[in-house]
Amino acid sequence: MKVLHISDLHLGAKNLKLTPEKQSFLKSENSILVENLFEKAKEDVDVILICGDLFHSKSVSSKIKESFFKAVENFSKPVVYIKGNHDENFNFLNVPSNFIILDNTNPTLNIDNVVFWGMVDQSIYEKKFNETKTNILLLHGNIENHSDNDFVDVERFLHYPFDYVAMGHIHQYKVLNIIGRFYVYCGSLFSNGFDECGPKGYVELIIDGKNCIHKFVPYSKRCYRICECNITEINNYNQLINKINQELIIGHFSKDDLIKVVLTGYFEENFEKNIDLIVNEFNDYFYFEIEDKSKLKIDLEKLKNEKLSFKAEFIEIVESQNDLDDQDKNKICQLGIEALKGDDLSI
Ligand SMILES: [Mn+2]
Repeated sequence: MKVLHISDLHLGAKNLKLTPEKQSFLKSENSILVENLFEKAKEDVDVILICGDLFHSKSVSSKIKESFFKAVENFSKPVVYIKGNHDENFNFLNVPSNFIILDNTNPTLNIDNVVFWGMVDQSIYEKKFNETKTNILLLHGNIENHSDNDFVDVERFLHYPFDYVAMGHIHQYKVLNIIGRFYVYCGSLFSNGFDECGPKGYVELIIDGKNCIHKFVPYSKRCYRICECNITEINNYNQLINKINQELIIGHFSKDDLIKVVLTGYFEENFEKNIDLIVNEFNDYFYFEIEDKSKLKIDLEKLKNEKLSFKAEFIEIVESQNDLDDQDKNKICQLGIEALKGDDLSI
């Protein structure tokens, strides 16, 4: 039996950093990617598992809902779903008959010798668990971090030898081995922000008797990616653009990606660095932003030794402030020196 394990599609989610046009572009694109995935799965996949957070919230546009359930109908074989924390209040009335929600009223689905389980009351496992079958558990939550509101204590499943545990909630592919049992997070199908960079996709699971073999398959068309660029030794605008381009090539960044370039290192006092202008050079990328963490290179010793110098006085005062961290001191020195030079302040 071949199974697709997907999760955390968050259909209808917005990324407020993007323009409304790009947001709606991404929403439509993601809907089509789901349709294509289900269409392709028709060929040889027997069951699709969705481990929660299918929809980002209960109020998702009817266009997105219709497109998704049309894909389910078209797949025609079972699509097994459990609720997540984002879609627990979603109204699942009038869904296609092959969309099966596992919960306390409908705790299992049997296909041949395989039993798919939802996260249900303990008494149901006690009553119905049959070790001779292949048992697959679907869970949504965090099994590692107690402080997560959606923490799931796996203690309660240890008595039942599930052959595979399909997890949702963590947006990163991750396999945890807990007392010989594999808990597999397939990760989100698409990336939703710079806090969840890297490839996203699904898990392909082959069930052969009680043998479950899985592999991660990247699927998302676009990735959120961060590119670090050290600008120490860079002396002019063109060198800076070349350096960023070079880092993007080295890191194999694609124009389809959503990219944040983080500038680090030190720049000289009179170096012109207009962020909007730089971002504009890269407007052929789907999304491009710059976070400037670079610091003004101040030759403190040299400035301190200047006689009758406002700069020296100023730096000394800032340096002596014990309640400021280095980053704030640098920022204040930077603004202060700009002010003393009569420049526009880079606020
Ligand atoms: Mn979740």
